[in-house]
Amino acid sequence: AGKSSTKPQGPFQPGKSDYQKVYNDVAELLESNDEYDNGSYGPVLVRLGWHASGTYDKESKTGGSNGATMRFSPESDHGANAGLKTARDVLQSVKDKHPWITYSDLWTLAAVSAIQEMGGPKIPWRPGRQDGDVTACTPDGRLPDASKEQKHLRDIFYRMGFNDQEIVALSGAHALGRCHTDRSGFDGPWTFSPTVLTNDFYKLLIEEKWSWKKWSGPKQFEDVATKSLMMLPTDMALIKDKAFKKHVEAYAKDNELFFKDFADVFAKLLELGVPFKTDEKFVFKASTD
Ligand code: HIF
Repeated sequence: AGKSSTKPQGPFQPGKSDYQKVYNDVAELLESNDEYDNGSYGPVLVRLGWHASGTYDKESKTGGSNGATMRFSPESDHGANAGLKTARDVLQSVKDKHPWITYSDLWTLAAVSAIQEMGGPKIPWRPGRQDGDVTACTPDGRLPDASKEQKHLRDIFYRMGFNDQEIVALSGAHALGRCHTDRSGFDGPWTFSPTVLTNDFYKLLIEEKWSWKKWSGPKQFEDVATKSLMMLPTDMALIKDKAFKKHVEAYAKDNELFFKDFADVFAKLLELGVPFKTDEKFVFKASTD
């Protein structure tokens, strides 16, 4: 009797509550280091989830978040990924605590946790990504080049399978975080509240006057009024291009519309190219719910 009756156990099958625990542990470490940037790892975790996913090519069906190949050189050394080691390292403590989760599920779930904890909408998420090896690394050049404009944006995001409205809806994520001279070479935040997701990116783009920043760094815009905010050439392209601009105007007027469309498009981004076995998506509780 007793111990000898223990049934043989299969591999651990995580369920929604296990993923919620991972979500909560990510939420807890977001503001664990006052010294880091604006006091939150949230923005850099959103960037990690996006750069892991945004390598997708719908024609060859390569790239995307499945695989977590940014763990390996050469992908970790691609210029576009500069600074993301910080994000990967921060998440290692969560991986150590929940070793059953794949890196590829962890990185995308961390982006969901960061967005929700920074006041953003609920991003439905499902597990199922498998980690790959170095042979699945994508070639350099799949992520956008911020010094370019609308043609480049369409080339890059159409390749992933997005349309104009989706490109603009995604772009509101630049309300979060900042550029770092030692990462991209650009400098500064897009909004006055870089750790809260709102439609401020669109409002500022339309309402402020912007001019070229006079400096020796890469070409970027600064707001004329305070010279403390920035826009990339790719951001400014969203109001130079009529087809993009009408969506910028719609999101600037209506935060609810932005949140709804952003949730849809960010969820789609995190799922590009992933061979899921389940249709069931989880909506995680935020710490403020
Ligand atoms: Fe970014 N992005 N992004 N980006 N991005 C930077 C930082 C962040 C582009 C360029 C840059 C998206 C699209 C594009 C975030 C999230 C998203 C930086 C600065 C550059 C240069 C990096 C650094 O120096 O630290 C370009 C050209 C894009 C195509 C439009 C997405 C829509 C907006 C897909 C997206 O979600 C976040 C968050 C950051 C802030 C990171 C930080 O460390 O604070």
